[in-house]
Amino acid sequence: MSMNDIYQNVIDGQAPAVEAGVISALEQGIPASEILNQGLIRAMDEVGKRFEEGEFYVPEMLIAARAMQAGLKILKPQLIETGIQAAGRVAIGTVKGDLHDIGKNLVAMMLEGAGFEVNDLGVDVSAEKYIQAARDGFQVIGMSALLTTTMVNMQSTIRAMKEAGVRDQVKIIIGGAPVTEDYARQIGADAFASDASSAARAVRQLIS
Ligand code: B1M
Repeated sequence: MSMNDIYQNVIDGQAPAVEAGVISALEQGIPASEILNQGLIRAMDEVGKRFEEGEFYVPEMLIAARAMQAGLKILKPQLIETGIQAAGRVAIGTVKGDLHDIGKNLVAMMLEGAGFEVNDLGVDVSAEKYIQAARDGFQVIGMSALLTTTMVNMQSTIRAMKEAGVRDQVKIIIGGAPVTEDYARQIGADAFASDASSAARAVRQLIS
């Protein structure tokens, strides 16, 4: 199976075929980093592009992200062994009081697909947990909110991070249906993204 097959099977959301393709590529001696960049990440870039152009919707993106993760799971031990560095470290969660996690999970998957190490903090995440993530050396903190009543917790979290003296150690990106670019600016976040693929692009920019 060729690298193009892996690429196409990720786009088509064919998880078992992606797994088989990655195993076969490793058996052929193709370096794990090449499979990651030319197969998995390149495919997720294309999926993101199709989503932005309205050709793909959330279900297609979710299925592709799962197929990518199936391949990534096989590659991970090889990547660790060969010392491939993650593109950066991101901790992401849904803010305090909010239990919606489908969008946040999608963002986390796209970030993994883009080569980041992602720590998923889950839902109903307190300011203290975000502060701890900053202390643990995560470079980017991601906050998601789906309720107008919980998006205010993004602001209080940023305030708590300032009080704890960790705000300047990290970049902060926020998103979720009721959140806007203006709101991000207003509360002092570093970036806003309206969907999962633009979130991955924004995090790349924040880190570079
Ligand atoms: Co809830 N819910 N819900 N809900 N729910 C909404 C959000 C709502 C708009 C429905 C409505 O009334 N029309 C409404 C909010 C109204 C408001 O505040 N303006 C609402 C409500 C009111 C509630 C409850 C209060 C209902 C109740 O109990 N009375 C309750 C609250 C529970 C709580 O959180 N404390 C509640 C509960 C639930 C369920 C548990 C049943 C379920 C969640 C299941 C789950 O997530 N595991 C649920 C669902 C499914 C929805 C809707 C139908 C779908 C949300 C979703 O998953 N969308 C939603 C209505 C709707 O949106 N049509 C609704 C798909 C997802 C891929 O999109 O999350 O927007 P989204 O994520 C996008 C972008 O926003 C962005 O990228 C993602 C991918 O493109 N993005 C980021 C998201 N996070 C990001 C972070 C980033 C960057 C981009 O950087 C870090």
